[in-house]
Amino acid sequence: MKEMFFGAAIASFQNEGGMLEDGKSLSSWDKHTLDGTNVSTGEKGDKGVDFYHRYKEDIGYVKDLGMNMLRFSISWSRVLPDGFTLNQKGLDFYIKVVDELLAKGIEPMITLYHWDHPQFLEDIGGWLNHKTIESFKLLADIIGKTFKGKCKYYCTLNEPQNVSYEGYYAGVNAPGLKLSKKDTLQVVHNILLAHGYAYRELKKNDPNCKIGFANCGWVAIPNDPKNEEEDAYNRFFECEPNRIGDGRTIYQDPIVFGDYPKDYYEMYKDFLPEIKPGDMDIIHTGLDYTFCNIYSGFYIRKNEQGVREDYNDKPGVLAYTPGYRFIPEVMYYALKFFYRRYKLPIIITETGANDFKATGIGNDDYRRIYVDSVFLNQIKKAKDEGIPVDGVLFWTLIDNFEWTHGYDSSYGFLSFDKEFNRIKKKSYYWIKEYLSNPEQDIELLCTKHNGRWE
Ligand code: BGP
Repeated sequence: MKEMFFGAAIASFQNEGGMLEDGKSLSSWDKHTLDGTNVSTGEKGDKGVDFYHRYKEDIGYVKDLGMNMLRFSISWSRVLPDGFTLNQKGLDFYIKVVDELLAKGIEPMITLYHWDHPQFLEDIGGWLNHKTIESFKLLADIIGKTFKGKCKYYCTLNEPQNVSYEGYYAGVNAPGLKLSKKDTLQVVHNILLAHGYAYRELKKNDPNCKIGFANCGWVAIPNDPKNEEEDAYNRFFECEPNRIGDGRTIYQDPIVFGDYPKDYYEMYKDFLPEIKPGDMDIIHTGLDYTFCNIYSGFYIRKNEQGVREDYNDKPGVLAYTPGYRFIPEVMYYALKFFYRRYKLPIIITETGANDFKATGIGNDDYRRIYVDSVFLNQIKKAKDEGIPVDGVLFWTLIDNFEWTHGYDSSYGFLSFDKEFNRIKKKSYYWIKEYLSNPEQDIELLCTKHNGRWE
């Protein structure tokens, strides 16, 4: 586990606050959560967790934890409030963040788009309008120029599935639309074009930078590893018949291989988007890394008729929070499957566990258990088999505004009080001690503390 990036990931909308400060305009997510109606807790998302004012303190925690990478995202509406005019004050904020990280010896990873685009662009059609693609290209150029020589790792898109499917088809995430299947696949296609242009802009400014996009999805794992791994692999990379815009291959295949997968054309044949000549050349950039966000999953088994099926109710599998199953093997199989298909080095750009504050602030033993299981048993197993895993970034440093769940979710090593003062949880001390020597024997570390970190 030596010489890896061990870090945390955060996101502009969820962390920053400063919604209209220093020239920032409203983003699609600001608008979506402004009156609380789209949030299960009824809360508003305008304050994040005040990272805009507390970035130095938060970066101090990253350092104190012994982490060597922070992945954060750019608020597009802070840098280009109307989509096309640079707001220098907005850009300055990210210059300060990067300088602070570098001064502390922490590698920045910049995500260009973690779901929040300027509402100004959404008002003219969002990802259905080519102006949004042009604006993203400009954003990539500005960020590439500004951070050339300072930042080496870029993530163009975070989980585009949660924009296309959840945002434009299911209407849950911003912008809360329920488009037709055809239009949703056009959104997918246009987001891929945006990636293609952004990749070129970043490489133009710094040919040596490393670029990926954060792929995601529930992980299919074999119920019987001896006989069902192939089935799980196929399921892992299958297009989704009903969740239009979801799925892994519809994003990563065009980027890496230059075309949508075969089952895309079969499954979606009645509502394919407009694919112009030359589009695939723009999208087909190749990638330097597979970036992946790994959380939970389900089993694959053959039923009595020998037919493959998803299997969610395996006895003994703990559902650690509503909807999330605690299956450490999801990490190993995701890494294995991604590497087998795309043959790229991997950085896990997010993994983590949410307790919905169920165990009380600070008392988050299960997060430690999650962390040590995914860390040691699974990432190590994958690495021992020769899968090049170069880093793991935890979601997340500090509890934050968890999209449509508001402040109800709790993914952080730190929490906060009503004034946004930070509070360390047990898992903070645990991860800090572990990172002081990632080679140490995890069992001994646990025994030493008898499972307790105060
Ligand atoms: C990922 C997002 C993160 C964060 C995390 C928590 O999908 O990239 O921004 O929200 O998931 O997941 P969830 O809110 O689905 O529990």
